[in-house]
Amino acid sequence: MQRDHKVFDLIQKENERQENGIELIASENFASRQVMEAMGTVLTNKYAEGLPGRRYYGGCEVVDEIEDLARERAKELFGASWVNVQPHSGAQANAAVMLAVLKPGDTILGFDLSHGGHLTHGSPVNFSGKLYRPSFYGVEKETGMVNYDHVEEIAKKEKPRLIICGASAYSREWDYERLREIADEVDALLMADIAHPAGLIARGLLDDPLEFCHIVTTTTHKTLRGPRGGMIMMGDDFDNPFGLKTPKGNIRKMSALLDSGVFPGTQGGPLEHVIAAKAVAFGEALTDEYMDYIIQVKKNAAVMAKRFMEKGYDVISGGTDNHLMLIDLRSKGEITGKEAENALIKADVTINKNMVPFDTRSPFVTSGIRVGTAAVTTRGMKESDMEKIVDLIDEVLANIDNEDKIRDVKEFVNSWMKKFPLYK
Ligand code: DSN
Repeated sequence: MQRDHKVFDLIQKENERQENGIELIASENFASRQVMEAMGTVLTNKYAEGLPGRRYYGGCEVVDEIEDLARERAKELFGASWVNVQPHSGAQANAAVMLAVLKPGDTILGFDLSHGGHLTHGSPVNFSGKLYRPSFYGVEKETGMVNYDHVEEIAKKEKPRLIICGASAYSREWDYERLREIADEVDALLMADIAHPAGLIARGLLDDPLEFCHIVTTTTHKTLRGPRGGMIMMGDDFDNPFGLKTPKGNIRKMSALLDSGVFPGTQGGPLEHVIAAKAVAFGEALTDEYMDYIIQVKKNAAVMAKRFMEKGYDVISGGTDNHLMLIDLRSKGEITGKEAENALIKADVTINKNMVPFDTRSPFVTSGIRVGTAAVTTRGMKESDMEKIVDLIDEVLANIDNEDKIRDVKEFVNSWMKKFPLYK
């Protein structure tokens, strides 16, 4: 077969973009070579619908071992009693859970997208808001934090079947115990979506949702630094019947329902090459090296938030407990999130525009930006580098119409990044 230069040249171009720039998108990271190596293997050729030992295809002996290894490592990493490692993404994991435990039209209570929640937590443009009846809680205007008494009030009023906590742009710890009390009060199931802070939770740097939440979903590629993908977990004692029934009226264990929510509910064949890469990433996340890394991610985020505030930026909630922060640019004049994103990309600094709580602008424009430290920390950057990054961002935003200034920042960024090689 002739080499497909067109595609591989583009991949090389993307490689250079990643090497040369400062990556601050809070949901991104740089997977290790062995994680990527596992994905580029013959495992991509194999169909394996079903679960290890119970497949619908022959020839699954090897992929069974691989998927079992991924499941065992995931359980060890998170202290989970049950996992399904097949979801293709965090959104797929959430879809599988909802299909398993809800009926169309059931009420769900999620964290408002514009306050930091996720599309799959009930947004009207997503399946979760179309198939189910969504209701929302958000943060308080004064504190930028979730007020659990307020969540309780809404839960009592809306009577959800499922309460969802976890976020894409919330920098604070969650009170899972309080949320479980609320869920019990209204007879709801509680699900935590830990897609973002999974790595910090796995290594004990944030509270453990598995202790209180019936179901926990995550991605594997953000702070966890694995391949793109998702996973569903449960802690101890939650695998009782819950009164959940099959269409034929049989009581089912929660784990069986969740497995069937993934396959055949929402997915076909699992991506065994990605599951192998998940196993590699879980193995990496269990090492001391990863522990040092994830501690540094958190330290870097705290320093970065502090520096932003010293420079007069409004960091929502006044800081961060995890790897990310949300910045309301309205304290800096008329500059929108979109303008900030576009100006920074010219300097090879990648962030994303983001709605902020009580935003008056549309999701395409926004009044804020979201930044995270998972990717830059993988490159070996430390606290003083975070301060420098904030200074560079400030220089661009303060000179947003000055192309020469922005070009100077880009030149600095490109030569600075040579000191933090990625895959070279
Ligand atoms: N797109 C992811 C993020 O950026 O947070 C969530 O799905």
